[in-house]
Amino acid sequence: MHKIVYLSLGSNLGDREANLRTAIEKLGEFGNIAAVSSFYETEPVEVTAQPWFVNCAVKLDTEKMPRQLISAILALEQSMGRQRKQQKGPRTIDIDILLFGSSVIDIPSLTVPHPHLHERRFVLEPLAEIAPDVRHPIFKRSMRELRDALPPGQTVRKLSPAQLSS
Ligand code: PH2
Ligand code: MG
Ligand code: MG
Repeated sequence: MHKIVYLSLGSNLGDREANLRTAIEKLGEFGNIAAVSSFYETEPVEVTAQPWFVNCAVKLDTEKMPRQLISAILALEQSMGRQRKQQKGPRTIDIDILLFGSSVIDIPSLTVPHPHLHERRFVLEPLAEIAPDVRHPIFKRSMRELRDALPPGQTVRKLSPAQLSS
């Protein structure tokens, strides 16, 4: 049974855009990449004393079950040299599962919908670009509505194609 999964990707170490591109290519091994948002340069939130991120959202059509997908994603992050030194600190690549179909999942390794999805502009701006009418399975609000309801703050700038290297 295939499922539509939405992912958030972020990088703030090294060549951030190249890191996102590499991760998207590797995610193609887990299913079909059905959509990729623009890339956005985003102000760090929560841990604010770190470099700005580049974030994007990806729509993945996959046969994998949630547990299989999260372990494949953790292995992918490791293969890209991710080191876990500081929680929410700088990283070459972070891949978070935002939505898994309309499932609500709460197991030790995975909470879906992502518990911070609705409060982060760096997630909702890219996600609303590729999934404006998809509804949050708990709050019943669309991604566009959630984005529009965010309080001001958290700078997010869409990178124009000219700003994307290669
Ligand atoms: N990820 C975090 C914490 N803060 N800020 C931005 N702008 N982008 C991120 O991807 C990000 C963050 C923890 O995963
Ligand atoms: Mg994260
Ligand atoms: Mg993560």
